[in-house]
Amino acid sequence: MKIEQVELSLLYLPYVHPFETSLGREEGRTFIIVQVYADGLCGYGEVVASQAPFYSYETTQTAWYLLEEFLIPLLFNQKIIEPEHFYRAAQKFRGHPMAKAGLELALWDLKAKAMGLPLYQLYGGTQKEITPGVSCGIEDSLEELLRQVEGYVKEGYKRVKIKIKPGWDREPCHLLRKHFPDLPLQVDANGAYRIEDKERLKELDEFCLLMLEQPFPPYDLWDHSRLASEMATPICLDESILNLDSVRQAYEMGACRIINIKVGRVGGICEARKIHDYSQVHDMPVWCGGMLESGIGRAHNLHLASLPNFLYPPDLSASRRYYAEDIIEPPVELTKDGTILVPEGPGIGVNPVEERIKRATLRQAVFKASSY
Ligand code: OSB
Ligand code: MG
Repeated sequence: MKIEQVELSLLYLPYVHPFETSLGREEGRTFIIVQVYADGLCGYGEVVASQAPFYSYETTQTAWYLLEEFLIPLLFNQKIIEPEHFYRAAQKFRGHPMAKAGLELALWDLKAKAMGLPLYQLYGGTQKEITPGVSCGIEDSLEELLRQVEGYVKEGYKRVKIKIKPGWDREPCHLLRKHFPDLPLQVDANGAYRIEDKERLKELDEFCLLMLEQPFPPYDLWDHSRLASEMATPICLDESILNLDSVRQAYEMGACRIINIKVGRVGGICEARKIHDYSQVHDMPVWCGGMLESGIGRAHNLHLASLPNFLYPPDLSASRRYYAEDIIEPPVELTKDGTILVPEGPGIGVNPVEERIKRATLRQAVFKASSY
């Protein structure tokens, strides 16, 4: 098997509802789809970097540049086809995990398709039915937030996460607890607080939250460990977790009790599995975060979330929660029990619709061995 061609497509899809976090508000998502062709098969990956560097320093443009100049040439110059081999070769380039992950995911999909197996079987996934959660943005009013959450609960979501920031934290938690006393509820600050806010954050303990996600900025393991030692609500880290080393350091420092794994943030499936395995041995549950992915990225997340130490519900909702028309068929839907089934077909196990991808494409490029 030899890679014949790699294709990059920059897509824009509007959200069904604007998504606001402490980092800002977005009306839609710009992202890159990676396609790797070999032996009549096509592996699909998604680069989750956004148009602007809010969540991480990477953007769709920096990722495109890394892929074109450094990462795709690895495949052609070193005749790489195995995802693990690509993971090791790409480590010589510092940073840019989302760019690396997008290409590694496409190689995993290709490998699984060549073997005729669903991805979760290659990974050693054991959970075939996932109970997902829904992530709710900051809304213009508490009434609007309540309306949104009521809608999601009615659709069958069994866990809700809300975004918080200074000035939008106690009140939304209080309101949701009043209306849904038993709903598994968690909050995510995307690093909006500072250690000076410690006492105010500790007040969130009264709402019996599943976890408090990333209260402080990404670099700040130390202040997370100070807060964690004084708070009953478990701290979960998202942006601070860059690789296995940061998980080990967070664990040793007591900076968190729960890990959010996003395959893009940690630079691919190989690193994500190392984090999963370390966390399992150290009794630290993990769960799969989301980046409002298209159906392609979300299918990849589903297979990863099938691994046994993914013990909390993922941020992984049905297609219609994000986009009026997803780029896969069939769309992801909740079962009547509020679950999502991990696809059983080869590879990601969902079918990308080429014509919808083309319609959403802003820019496209094809790379072959002769391009380099
Ligand atoms: O912090 O988890 C986050 C989306 C964009 C950037 C950061 C985050 C999120 C989400 C989306 O919460 C969750 C989802 O994909 O459903
Ligand atoms: Mg988060």
